Amino acid sequence: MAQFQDVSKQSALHPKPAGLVLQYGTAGFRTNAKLLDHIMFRMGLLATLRSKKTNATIGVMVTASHNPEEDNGVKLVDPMGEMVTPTWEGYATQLANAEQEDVLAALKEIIEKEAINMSQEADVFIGKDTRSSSESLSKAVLDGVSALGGHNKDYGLVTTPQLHYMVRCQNTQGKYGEATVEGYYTKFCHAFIQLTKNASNCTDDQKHLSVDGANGIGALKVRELESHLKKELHISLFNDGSAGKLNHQCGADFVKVQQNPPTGMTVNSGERCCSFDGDADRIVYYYTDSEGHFHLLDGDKIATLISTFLKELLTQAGLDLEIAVVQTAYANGSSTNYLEETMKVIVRCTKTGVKHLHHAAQEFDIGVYFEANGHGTVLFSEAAQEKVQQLTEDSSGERKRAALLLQNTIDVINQTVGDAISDMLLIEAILAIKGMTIQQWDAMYEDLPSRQLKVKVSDRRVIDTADAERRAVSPAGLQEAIGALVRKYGRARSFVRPSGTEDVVRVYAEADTQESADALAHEVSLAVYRLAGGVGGEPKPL
Ligand code: G16
Repeated sequence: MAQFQDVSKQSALHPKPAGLVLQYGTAGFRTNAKLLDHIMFRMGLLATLRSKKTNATIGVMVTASHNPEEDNGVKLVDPMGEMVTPTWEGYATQLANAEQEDVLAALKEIIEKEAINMSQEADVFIGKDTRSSSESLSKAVLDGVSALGGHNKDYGLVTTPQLHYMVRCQNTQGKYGEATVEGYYTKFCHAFIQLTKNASNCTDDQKHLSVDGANGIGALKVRELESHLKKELHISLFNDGSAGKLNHQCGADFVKVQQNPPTGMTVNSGERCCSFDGDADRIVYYYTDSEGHFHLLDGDKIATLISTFLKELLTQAGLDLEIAVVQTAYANGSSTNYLEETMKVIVRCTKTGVKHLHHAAQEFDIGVYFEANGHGTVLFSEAAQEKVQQLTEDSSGERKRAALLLQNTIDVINQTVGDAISDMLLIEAILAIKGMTIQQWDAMYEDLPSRQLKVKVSDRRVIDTADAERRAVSPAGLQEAIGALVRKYGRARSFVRPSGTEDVVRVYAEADTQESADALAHEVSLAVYRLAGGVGGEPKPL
């Protein structure tokens, strides 16, 4: 077939370094940008096959999100804007790792297994972040798409959630919104402005928010967003990419892990601040108090604020919808306790990776899912959305007000994936409507002190976990060692897992004091180092 001749010819221009093996990880492929050209080409091929298979538009986002500037990566987006399915993640890994001479065979195997009709048209949407390598890598994706005769639309510089949104808009024939960047701002900002009409007596001070753009794509997009906000939100933007380095000592991941404000940002005492990550799919909030102490409001606090707000609206609207919060093992023990004991909502725990949380959240009328690192959104079932819509027409008085608020809340949320911009608009609207300060929000419950560390090992795959990553099942003896260490401290918990985005093992610990959390994290890191093949020297105490 002529198509396959093109693939062979083009593939030779995007050669795979012999022997290189990469896995489709937590959020796609991710490693040093220099190793990714062949991966991008092949993901262009795979996205085209996926489009033919589903008869729908598929998205390819070139980004390494929170990773350092020299890395890059790729995420595939399925028709409704969600992450690609596990089976296709498997195909992605197979195709990525086929040696140069085996690419066609690997491709044909997928076509056969999935019974793909190759005469079917294919459409692929492409986006990229601001990394210097993203330009040429996204061209490699385009080469892959055209080698199999697919059509493409290149959105250029967009946030990851913006690309997810475009894909869903396209595949719902505009029902979800218009598949343009302008359509994105129009939809979410309109809903935000409708929501803030319910906030009385909001002063200019309360409408002010400092945003750390992580020197990435989110900063560019916040600039574009501002004109659509009709002065309902005044943003001071820092780390806008004009001087600093992407994600370097700034951004949501840095702030969350270091439990410190980002550099490059003026953090005035008591003021509300937030940080995006490198592709603007995560957000965390924070402030410093009058004594200079730093207070982080992470994904757990965000989920709590949102679910409280939604629960109140459901009660006011008289709607009986089941609401659940989905978390991962990283969720602070206090948050889980508060959600279950005080708020009485259902809480589920899944493995790390929004794909897992998203899936679990789909089982409820309303599924609020957030990773502690600030990656999350809210899903409303079709039936729930219809009930809310119906109520806006059939009710009056307080019930109608609550139904309209719910309707606009649904519209301000990007239901395809976690989205820093859409989450920010939702949080700002909730705080304004409730007349709540960031300090009051923070006081909903008190986090247990925690610490996250990274350990380098020669092969992180030696660590295998179970029970939503809360237990290590290999290497032998590791879980017993962790258990013994945890028992030394009060209210303690700890787990380890191999990262799916960086070549490290992650260690999480929490306990009743910061000193205990730090000591426990260090001791568990040592256990990982000793039992799982650590490299580069034993971890030092904090
Ligand atoms: C990605 C995933 C997140 C995950 C994070 C860290 O985020 O989308 O779900 O929490 O990686 O994953 P890991 O601990 O496996 O490295 P992002 O924002 O980097 O795309």
